[in-house]
Amino acid sequence: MEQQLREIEKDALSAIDRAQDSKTLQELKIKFLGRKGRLTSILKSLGSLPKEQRPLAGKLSNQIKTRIEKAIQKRLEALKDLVPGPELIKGFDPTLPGRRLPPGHLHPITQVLNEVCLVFEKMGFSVAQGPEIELDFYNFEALNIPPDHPARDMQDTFYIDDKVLLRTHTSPIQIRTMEKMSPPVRIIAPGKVYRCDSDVTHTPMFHQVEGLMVDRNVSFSHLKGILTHFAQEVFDKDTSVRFRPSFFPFTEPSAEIDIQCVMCRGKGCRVCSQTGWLEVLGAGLVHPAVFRHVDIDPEEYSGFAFGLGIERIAMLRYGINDIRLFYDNDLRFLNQF
Ligand code: 2NM
Repeated sequence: MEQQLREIEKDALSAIDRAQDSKTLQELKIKFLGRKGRLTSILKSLGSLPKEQRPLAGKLSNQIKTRIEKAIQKRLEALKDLVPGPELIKGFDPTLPGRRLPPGHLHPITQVLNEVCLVFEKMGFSVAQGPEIELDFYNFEALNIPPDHPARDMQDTFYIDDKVLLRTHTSPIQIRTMEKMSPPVRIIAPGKVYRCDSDVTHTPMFHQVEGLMVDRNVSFSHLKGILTHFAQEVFDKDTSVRFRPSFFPFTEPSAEIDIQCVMCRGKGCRVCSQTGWLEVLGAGLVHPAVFRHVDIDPEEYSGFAFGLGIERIAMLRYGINDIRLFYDNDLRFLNQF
């Protein structure tokens, strides 16, 4: 009898220990202590024992009953602490290591934008920002772009109404900066710009970095030095740079800046249309009319400005022939950067 009682206790306590939820514990309680339970049937058979064995067996049975009840109670409490939700009850092992999320990274355009900004920041330029929804005044008029200029055409510019539009370049930032502060000014203006255009080399939104330096005696030589250094930092250290005369309404004189083709190193290939050169920047000395719009005296001050497209730099750097790949959000493409 004692042997049987010990057996029941051992079975009960180990089953209670392994129980993962209150339902199992309820079932165990019935199995051992219920009306037809294992311990109950022993208690019922006590009467058939010899008289002198009964008190001891009775006492032991009651002790075991109490111990099983206490063990169930304790296990219930423990499960309450351990198990906050139903998903954990069904054999969930909270000690297993979690599933790691693969770390993401910056978009390739953001990477190139940051890098370009850093090159200029190291040369003492500060970053300036401005609104993407702009007034016609800051986007065109203050930049000496006359009302009948083709850049103002509905075909190129997203107008919101006749005075408000999506900026087509980040130059309005430079105008706003010159309005607020007096020279010396040395800023870069990075950001999104919008033009109604879409093909393998154009997206309706793209990124620009423009730069502006205004002080007494700023000359074209300063512009050449700064932009040559920029090209050699972003591309190869020994990249050749060429300045070609050009025209912009907001600069005079104006230039377009080419670098030696990064694909063929100047020999001539499809990327550079056999010229050996790639256009990467526009620049010039700030037009006196622009200075007058922001109340800077063009007799006292001069300045240079430049602009570049980040997507174009990124395409040349990584040998990408379709700009739209940057904005398809295909991770097989983006994860290569
Ligand atoms: C370019 C090329 C040449 C430019 C001029 C100005 C401002 F506001 F100072 F007049 N900002 N940016 C500029 C000059 C931009 O982009 C191709």
